[in-house]
Amino acid sequence: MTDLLDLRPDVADALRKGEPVVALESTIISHGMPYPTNLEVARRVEKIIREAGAVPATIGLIEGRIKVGLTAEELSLFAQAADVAKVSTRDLGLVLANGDKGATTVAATMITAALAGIRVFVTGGLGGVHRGAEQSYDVSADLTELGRQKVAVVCAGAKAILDLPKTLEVLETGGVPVIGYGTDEFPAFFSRTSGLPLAARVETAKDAARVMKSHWDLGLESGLVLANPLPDAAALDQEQVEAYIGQALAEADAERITGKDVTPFLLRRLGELSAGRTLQANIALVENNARIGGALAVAYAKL
Ligand code: PSU
Ligand code: MN
Repeated sequence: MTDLLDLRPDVADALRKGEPVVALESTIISHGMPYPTNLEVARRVEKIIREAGAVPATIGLIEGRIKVGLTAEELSLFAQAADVAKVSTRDLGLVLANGDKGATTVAATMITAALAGIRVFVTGGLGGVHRGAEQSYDVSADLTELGRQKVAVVCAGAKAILDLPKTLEVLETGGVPVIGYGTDEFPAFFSRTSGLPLAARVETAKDAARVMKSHWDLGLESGLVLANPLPDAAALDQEQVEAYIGQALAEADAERITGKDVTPFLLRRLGELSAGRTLQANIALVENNARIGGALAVAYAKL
């Protein structure tokens, strides 16, 4: 293992004993939700994972080190500091070398989790192929890493701001199983359905863990997606969300927002346009994913 990783003692201990650990990203904290909601959610997600019987490890970069398992103080720093870089695959080496603080995306969290030997990772939604990608070429590095890191990602699908059919196509090309948790459809983050059928479905965390095991027993080096629809009570009206997305996308275009700023911009604008309803949905689905992810890590550790 690279010596750039600092494992929090309880994380190191659990990994050594083969006990369940769940990785968590920090971009959702530093760039995905406003303070202080982000900190409350980050703490609650860790608590849910502990209650499920696993050790949570939120990942972030500080002073040239990759912290696997942020401390309470570090979590609070990541929730508030304005100078935390958004770190995807291409940024990891750069931010480590210059010693800045860095919040890891799905892509960078997968890389780090795989290095540490953590096989389950809980987040909100995947990055993916952006709408209009045929012009902009904007395809998240999350999809690249899903194709080459041995980590199962529990999420509520990919955000509706994306082009979901194209996102599924790229995942298929990458050899990434997308498994519906109690659903036959790819969930669309703010809604439980997208109309896009999935090739695989499981009803229990144990069955999902068995798919992980057989996938990797074959020697395959790709990740898996466990797509868990958000709770019904938190789901938003699809037409309404579509209207907000249309407006947010038009604004992003008019303000020439590009590259890594696109996703944080759209998430923030959706929250504002919906008077906080998309944020509430986001919170509910991350917590829901934490419950399933905790159970998945526990089930996988028993196989
Ligand atoms: N989904 C959310 N909130 C987020 C993100 C996704 O609900 O904050 C973040 C994740 O960290 C994801 C990143 O990896 O956005 C994707 O960014 P990009 O499209 O620039 O690759
Ligand atoms: Mn992008």
